[in-house]
Parts: sequence; C-alpha cells; structure tokens
Amino acid sequence: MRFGKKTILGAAAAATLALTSAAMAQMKPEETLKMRQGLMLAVKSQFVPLGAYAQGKADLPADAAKRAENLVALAKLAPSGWPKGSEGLKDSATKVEAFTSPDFVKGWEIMGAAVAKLDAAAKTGNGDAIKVAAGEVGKTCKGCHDDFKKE
Ligand code: ASC
Repeated sequence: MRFGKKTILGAAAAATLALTSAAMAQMKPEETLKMRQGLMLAVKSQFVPLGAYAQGKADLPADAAKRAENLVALAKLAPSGWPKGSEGLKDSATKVEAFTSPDFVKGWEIMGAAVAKLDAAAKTGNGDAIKVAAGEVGKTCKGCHDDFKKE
C-alpha cells in the first residue's frame, strides 16, 4: 500500500498528539507535587522584594512592574498545581480541606484581583500606591496559608 505525503504527515501529527495527551494524562504524582511547589516558589520569587518593600524592609525594586506583571500571570497559572485527584499527594503541604473548600478557589481569585491592583500601581511608578497594593497582596498570601497550608 502507498501513502501520500499528506497522509503520512497527518498520521505523524496524530501520533505526536496522542503521545502528548497520554503523557499529560499520566502526569506522575511526584511531577504534580513538583509543579505545585515550583509554582509557589515562582510566586514567592516574584513577590518577596515587593513584600519586603511593603514592610519597609527594602527599597522599591527597580523591576517592580515586571514582577507585578509576572504575578498576574502566576495567579492565573498557579491553581493548575492543585488538580482534582491530587488531594493525597505525599509530602504536600496543602491541607485536604483545600480541595473541597470554595474559599480555596476564591483565594486565588482574591489574589488575582490584588495582583491586578499591584500591577496597575506598579505601572504608575507611585511608590506609596505600590506599597499599599503589595501589602494587600501579602495579606492574600497569608490568608490562604493560614487556612490551607500545613504547618
Ligand atoms: C512572602 C512569602 C509568603 C508571603 C506571606 C505573606 O514573601 O513567601 O508566603 O509573603 O508571608 O504574608
């Protein structure tokens, strides 16, 4: 049997897609945990200097606007680190209640709104406004940690 070039390319594309889907469906538990921890670390890496500034412990970071922008993206991405069925991940710092609580979902939305305000403030470059907005973001971090993070 002879196959046209298009058929072969189409089959190759379909095979690639199938492999990708299979690999995604089989994301290993330890990978999900690493992703979750990496996402939290990414949020931390972007926020820490802004939080320190909000607390009067550091100068305004020169790259505050870029950090705020990254936090806006991360607030959207981070919830994907807690997929359904990952309640029982070994060594996870997340309390199981998080997976059934509407407040967990809402927490990310509240954080999203807070980082959007921080982003707007950072774009104006107004230090006082950034300080207030970063302080509010810090409260959203702490709020969820208090409720849903194991000590
Ligand atoms: C941080 C960080 C957190 C939050 C939290 C805010 O910089 O790593 O987890 O701020 O401490 O209260």
